[in-house]
Amino acid sequence: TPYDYIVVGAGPGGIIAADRLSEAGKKVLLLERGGPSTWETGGRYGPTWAEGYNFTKFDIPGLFETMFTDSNEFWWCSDITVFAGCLVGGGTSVNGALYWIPTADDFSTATGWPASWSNGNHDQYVSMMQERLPSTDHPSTDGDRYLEQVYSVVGQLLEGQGYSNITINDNPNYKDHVYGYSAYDFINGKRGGPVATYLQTAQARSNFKMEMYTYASSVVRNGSTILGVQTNNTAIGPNGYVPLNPNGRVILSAGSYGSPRILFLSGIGPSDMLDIVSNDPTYGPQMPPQSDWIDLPVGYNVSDNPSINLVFTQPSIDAYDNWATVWADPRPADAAQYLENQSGVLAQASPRLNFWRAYGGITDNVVRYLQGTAHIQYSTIFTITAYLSTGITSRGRIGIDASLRPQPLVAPWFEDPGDEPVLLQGLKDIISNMDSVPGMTMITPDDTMTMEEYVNLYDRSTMDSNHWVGSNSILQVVDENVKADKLYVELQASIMPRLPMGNPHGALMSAAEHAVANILALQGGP
Ligand code: 6FA
Repeated sequence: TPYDYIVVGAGPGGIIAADRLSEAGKKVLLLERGGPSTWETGGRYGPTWAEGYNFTKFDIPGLFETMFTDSNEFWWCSDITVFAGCLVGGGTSVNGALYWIPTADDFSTATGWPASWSNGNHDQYVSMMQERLPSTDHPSTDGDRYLEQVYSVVGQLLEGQGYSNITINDNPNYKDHVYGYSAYDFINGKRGGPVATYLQTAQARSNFKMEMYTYASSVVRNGSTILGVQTNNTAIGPNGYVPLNPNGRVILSAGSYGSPRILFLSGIGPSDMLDIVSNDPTYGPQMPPQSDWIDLPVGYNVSDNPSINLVFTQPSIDAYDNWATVWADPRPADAAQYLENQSGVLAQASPRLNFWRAYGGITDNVVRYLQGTAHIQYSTIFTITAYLSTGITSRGRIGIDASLRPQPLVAPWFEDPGDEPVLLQGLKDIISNMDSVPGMTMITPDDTMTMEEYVNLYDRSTMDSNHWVGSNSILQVVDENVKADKLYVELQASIMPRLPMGNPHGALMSAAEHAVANILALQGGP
């Protein structure tokens, strides 16, 4: 049966689109290449200690670090060379769930957004998101905070550098010399995010349908008219083809890597990428004729926060066995407490404290922000991850290889020479008064190495923060209504022209609210 809207990808962008479109009465199909995640979605992969309690790995916040240490890693997209979640919820089912209410500057014209998204025009969409999905900096259901030592130690360090302590999401526009408790979109001590909220309301509607394990390869078009979506699922249409109603639309929300590939296979993008597809024995013949190829800068203008870890010890820190035992053999009292009422250590992911500081004038006139996350990570005592965020000038490129696997063609970290000195200065500042915190010692880098040497030698490929944005940037690939060349609409991280101030999924979800409102308001739709 034909649909008004086919949404490709059940990550945060796709889920919000599908919910709002179905709320407006449209007939909506949401396609997801992966399977279920949380218990509510049908997922059943959980630790044995939680058997009988209806919690999966994806539900229990304290299992976040085990995403990276499990031998059965079915949740990652196997064909993408960076971490990306391929299951219901996309990245939001496997991420640390750090959730930041966007700043006014996150949607400013100065940073590449259209005027219709700036100067307060975006505020209502932030409110809509917060209404559906509030943030919390004390996710345990008893309201208490657990494993507080990292917060005390790093808080003391930052106070000595003139930082103020605030409730971060109550003051989204304060991002210079501030720190506070890490904020999340966990709900009732469990993973919340778009899956526990927007997807639930969508699924209650008869005009909404989700198909899992369905891989969309391309949009099928006749010149500039989109007819439907080609998938690998022959159960949902002849040869896996799903048609649109006349005037129907496709929304690509397959992620910063997944959406460019779909576009390339549909004959949309830079010619070097389309040439690769046309040489493929399977997908080449399915492409539109070359006269219908559409040249758009898909995959360019990509950014991700460069991040560098500093590892410390301090005698008061309970490193919680670096989360090594939480999957198979957690501390019995903590497991019992979690199962009882979703409270305690396991009701929160590993981050404990976040901070921001602005830097200007180090090598150029650009103001760049440093974000820090203090956490206990697997295999470390405690870590401060320092990221460069708003103001980054480096850009990379996403594309595909000859096997059509998406990957970074140009890595975006320190591509522009202006970024590295700022992150280096930020790292030096973080440890500048370490002597004032009793017992605090830095073990990586240790005292045989200067910070310059450490940054110089830091493996560039491990600077990935999994915060990819920009591969289908607004005003470059899509217009202000997130539409490209009258063809398709898009909403997800890839439309963001540059990184927001914090970990991106908060800004990405308010962007999705804004984008889907624009799509519904567009003339000529179904
Ligand atoms: N962002 C935050 O804000 N806070 C965090 O703490 C945070 N941590 C992480 C993190 O720890 C990891 C390991 C990762 C990978 C990401 C993190 N992020 C964090 C980033 C955040 O999750 C992403 O920015 C966000 O999820 C991006 O949302 P999008 O909607 O743009 O894209 P997704 O990749 O989430 O979803 C795409 C969906 O499309 C997936 O479900 C995928 O399976 C599906 N898909 C892809 N190709 C498809 C195809 N061809 N056919 C059908 N479905 C497809």
